[in-house]
Amino acid sequence: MVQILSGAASPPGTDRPEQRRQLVTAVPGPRSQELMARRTAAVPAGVGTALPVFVERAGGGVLVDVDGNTLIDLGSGIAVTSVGNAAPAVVSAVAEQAARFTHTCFMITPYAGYVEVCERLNRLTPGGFEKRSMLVNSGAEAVENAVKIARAATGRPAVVVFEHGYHGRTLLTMTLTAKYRPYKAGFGPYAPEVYRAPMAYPFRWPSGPQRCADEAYERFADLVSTQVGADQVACVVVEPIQGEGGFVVPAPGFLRRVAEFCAAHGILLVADEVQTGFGRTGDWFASTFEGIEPDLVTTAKGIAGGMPLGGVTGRAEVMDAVHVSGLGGTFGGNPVSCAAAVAAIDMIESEDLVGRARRIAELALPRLHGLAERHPQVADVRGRGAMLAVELVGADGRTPAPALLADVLRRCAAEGVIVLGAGTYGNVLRLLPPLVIGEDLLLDGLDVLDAAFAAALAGPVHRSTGP
Ligand code: PLZ
Repeated sequence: MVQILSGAASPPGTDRPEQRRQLVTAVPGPRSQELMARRTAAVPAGVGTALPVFVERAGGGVLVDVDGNTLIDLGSGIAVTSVGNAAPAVVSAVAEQAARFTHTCFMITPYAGYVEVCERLNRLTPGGFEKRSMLVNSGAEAVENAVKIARAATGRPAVVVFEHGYHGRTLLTMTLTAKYRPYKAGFGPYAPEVYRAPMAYPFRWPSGPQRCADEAYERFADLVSTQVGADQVACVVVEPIQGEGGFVVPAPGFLRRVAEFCAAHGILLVADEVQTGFGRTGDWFASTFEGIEPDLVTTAKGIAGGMPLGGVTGRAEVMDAVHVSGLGGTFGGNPVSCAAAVAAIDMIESEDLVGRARRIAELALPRLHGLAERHPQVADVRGRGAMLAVELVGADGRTPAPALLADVLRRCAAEGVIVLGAGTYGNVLRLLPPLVIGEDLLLDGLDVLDAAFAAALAGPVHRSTGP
């Protein structure tokens, strides 16, 4: 049964679950299994489930499942609940706004919350220039609109993206996404005028990480100049740290050179900060670490404490290039989501959650490096702030080890810790804890991770992974 919060006697959020891992059944428990059977009969398998544990409530850094187990959340619903799940300030803002009005459609009769969120986006995103923002419902919709705006502003058709990139599941953003399975298989034909350059992926760059930035830049510039035509390119779309592709931090200097190339050729640079945004990486936006000021920035995920919202923010002259009523959508910038966003952004500021992201790195990075020292299968440790990952390989130090990842994730879940996978080769373990997570909770989660690796690698299976 879903618990219903009732009236002023029990203000929303005050029944936050105890911030402690506690298992009372196997994971998944019997009630989750029952619900899973209903789900299988009612929902197509095309909508995946990473962990068949049904959630009843959540708060801070834990999820409580329908069997009464309390699990540590090191995934934040894929980098969404940065301010904590059901953050009391967000819950109150949502309840208050929902009681006043739930919808008008901003394109019909506007409201202040939408404008407020746009003002904040204009202020917080990188770049000292005058900006405008528009709001949408999701990350994919943000990227989709950024491309429409870039095309309208430049009058050019082409879009350049990168290997290992992820930008969404709609027809255009699926085309921008690199990975074939599961995202693209069977869903073609894809959108036209999308070109893909190599990413400066230090760990997997053929001639080694030292040469990665220069060589990847040369490949990019060559592709654009000789195959696409620089004067045909509306925009380059790039994640300043690649998310689904495996938390690939571009080799230092690569994105700055890409940005310079774009500026020199009238190409707009779109930073897809859907996953990296809102403090996640230890700055408000990850573009800052790369020393780039994108012309357009896309946001979603962590913007609104779990409510669906996305944004496109950009140079005023670029955003204003679109004709009146060329942009929009029925639900875009829903007032309840906007109220949640204002509360979440206030909280990121007042509780210095950007600093908390850096603190999470201080606590977690040494533990991940420790894993790498103990286990040669943990071959690369990377990321920034509370966006950290390890890449798992076989005995040759290179061949991806997706079976090892699956084993470790399964062992963590069985012990009540939710950790996510990622990567083009399905061999990257990523940590995306809520920025508010308690230090004890985080350390307990990391202990479980250590033990999961030790157990997985104690058996004969993964010791012999690789050719
Ligand atoms: N851009 C950089 O990370 C969403 C995808 C989950 P939506 N990443 C999680 C899945 O398997 O569908 C994402 C992203 C970046 C765009 C998106 C798309 O955001 O809100 O999922 O549409």
